[in-house]
Amino acid sequence: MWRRVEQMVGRRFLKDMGRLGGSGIGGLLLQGRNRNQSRGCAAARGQAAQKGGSNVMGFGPGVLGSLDRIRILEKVKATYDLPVVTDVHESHQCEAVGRVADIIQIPAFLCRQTDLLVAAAKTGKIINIKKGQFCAPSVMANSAEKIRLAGNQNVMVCERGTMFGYNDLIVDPRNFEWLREANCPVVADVTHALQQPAGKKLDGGGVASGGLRELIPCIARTSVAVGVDGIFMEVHDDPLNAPCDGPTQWPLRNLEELLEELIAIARVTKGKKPLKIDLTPFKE
Ligand SMILES: [Mn+2]
Repeated sequence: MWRRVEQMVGRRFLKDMGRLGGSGIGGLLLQGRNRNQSRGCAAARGQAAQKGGSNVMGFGPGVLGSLDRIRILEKVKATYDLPVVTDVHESHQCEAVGRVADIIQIPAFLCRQTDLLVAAAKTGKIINIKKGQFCAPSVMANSAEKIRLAGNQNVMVCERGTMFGYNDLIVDPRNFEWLREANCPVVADVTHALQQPAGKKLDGGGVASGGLRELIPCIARTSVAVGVDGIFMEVHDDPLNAPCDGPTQWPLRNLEELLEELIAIARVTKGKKPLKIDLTPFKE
């Protein structure tokens, strides 16, 4: 499996990712599958990320309902010396997850839930708070402050689209600037931001998230150009057979190509520096 990942992603690119610290992108890539169904794949991804250096993170299971899944994360981390990120849904999960995860993620729907934020903060780990689809960016200043007030300065906030109607999300690039008011790193979740929640009717009844995979480069390019500190992506070796978020999984096959472009954008953009507007009358 590792050989396949290496062939697809390319060793040279992975080395470049490791050097990203000095570029505008800030060098943080959170990537991986939504769920950790395959131990083999998680391990391979871990190995790929390790080759890239410390700036590349493996993303573990999206849903940590069981200790078994924590053990998978533990194994990836131990085997490949790889930082891992995963989420929590309930306060009582934080302590156990915090013993393994390097970044604990707060799901968007729960971004204002004080007891969860405080429990996560108390682990001392880096907390990545996804901005609720129903929230103004200013809400995240409060959420980040809840982490800091609980004694943890290691917080970052994440844009993943805003709901302005049914079955669709809009990414407003102004939010990447406004989110800086939370006084912490800003991450762009470029794949979940392309979801069409409950937008896909299932054959046997029920609905699942649809998505606009073809627009992932559009949102990724935009967010890097305006100077985000990190990129979050769900990447899959077989997107059409992914049991979760398939329509917005970015193919592993195309990862290198996209990230090389993002690195190039990050190197030229001045997205983090406000352009000083000169309003004095123009004279020749
Ligand atoms: Mn997902």
